[in-house]
Amino acid sequence: MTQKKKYELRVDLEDFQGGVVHAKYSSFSIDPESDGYRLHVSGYADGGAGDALVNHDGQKFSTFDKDQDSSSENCALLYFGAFWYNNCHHANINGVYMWGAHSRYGYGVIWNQWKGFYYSLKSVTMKIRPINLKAK
Ligand SMILES: [Ca+2]
Repeated sequence: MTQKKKYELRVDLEDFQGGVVHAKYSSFSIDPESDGYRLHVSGYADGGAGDALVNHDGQKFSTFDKDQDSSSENCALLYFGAFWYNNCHHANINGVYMWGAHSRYGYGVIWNQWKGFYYSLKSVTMKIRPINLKAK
């Protein structure tokens, strides 16, 4: 779906203390299954969140039973998630839902550049839209 057009990405994040931030990327695409759903994301613009996805740009999508990450370990299994793991992550937004601060490194719904590796966010949403549609 993201092959035919150029898309931009907005990620909205919320913590359990009422904090709300976002990150925007002016370019977002995902390669076809034959290339492991590789992520291409660039053109970061700060909305308070910090750039966690720079660490994931160019990575294939990994799940626990399909390890395509850049680690000798299985990141999806290690962190109970599914993502464009590198070695392993700075964002783990499909991680286990926890409730804020915790003590297991990298677990939970993580956006490291905002809340670190020991804080599971309340919500994360990723929205994409075609770049050529100039809404708002
Ligand atoms: Ca691996």
